[in-house]
Amino acid sequence: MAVVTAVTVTIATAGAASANGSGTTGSAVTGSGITGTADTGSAVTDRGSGSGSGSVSKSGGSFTLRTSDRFAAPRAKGGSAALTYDRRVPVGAEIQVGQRVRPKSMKIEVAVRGAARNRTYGVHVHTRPCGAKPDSSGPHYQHRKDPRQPSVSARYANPRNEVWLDFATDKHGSGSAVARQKWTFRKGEARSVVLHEHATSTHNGKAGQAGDRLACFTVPFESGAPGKGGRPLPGLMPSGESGDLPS
Ligand SMILES: [Cu+2]
Repeated sequence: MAVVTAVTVTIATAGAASANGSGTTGSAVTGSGITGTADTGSAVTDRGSGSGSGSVSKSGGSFTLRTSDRFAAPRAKGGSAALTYDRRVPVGAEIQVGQRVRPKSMKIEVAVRGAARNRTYGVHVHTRPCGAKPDSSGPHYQHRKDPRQPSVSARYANPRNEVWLDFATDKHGSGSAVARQKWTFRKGEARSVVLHEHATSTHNGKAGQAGDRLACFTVPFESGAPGKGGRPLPGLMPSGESGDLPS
C-alpha cells in the first residue's frame, strides 16, 4: 500500500511559551516523517515511523514543503514513501522534494543521491500516490486536462502544462532539477513524483512519455489558491488581510 503522508501545521500565537523557551511561534509534527514549522520556528525532525523526514514552513506570503525518503522495495517493511520497481533506481537511494507555493505560482525541486551514475531520468508529478505497481501513480498532473487520455499531445503534455523534472545524474549518482509554474495544484490531485527510464519526449504523439516507471515518491503536495477550493494556507493571506493570524 502507498504511504500517504499527512501534514499538519499549527500556528501558536505570537509570544506563546514554546518548549525551548526561545519565543518561536509554533511547530507541528505529523506521523510519517513530515514536520512543520511556522514563522521563525525551529525545524523539528521526526524519524518516527518511517525513514523519511520533512518540513513545512511559511514566510512572506509563501508556503514551503520539504520531504525526503530512501527508496525501498514496495513490500519492504518500514513503510517508505519512496518505492523503487527497478534496479536503475537502487534501494537505499535518497530523494528529496521541495515545493514553494505562492497564491498564483509555485516552484518544485527534486534532488536524488545514490541513483545510477551518469543517467538521465524522465521525472514528472503524477496524480495518484505510489503503490505496489508502477502504474498506481496514475497519469501526469495537467493544469489544463487533455480531454484525450492517455495524453500524448504536445499541446497538453508539455512542461508548462505539466510538471517535468527531468535530470541527469553525475558520476556519483546525484542529480537535481527545478520546475516553475504560473499556476498551483488543484487540491488533492498532485500526489507523487515518478522517475522514468529516459528523458521525456516532446514529440507530438509521444509527448510526455519517458519509458518505464522505475520509481515513485509519494508527496503531500499543497494546493495554493485560497478561495479556489483549497483551504487557506498559512502565510498565503495577502498582507493587510492577515487579520487574526499571528504576526
Ligand atoms: Cu511520468
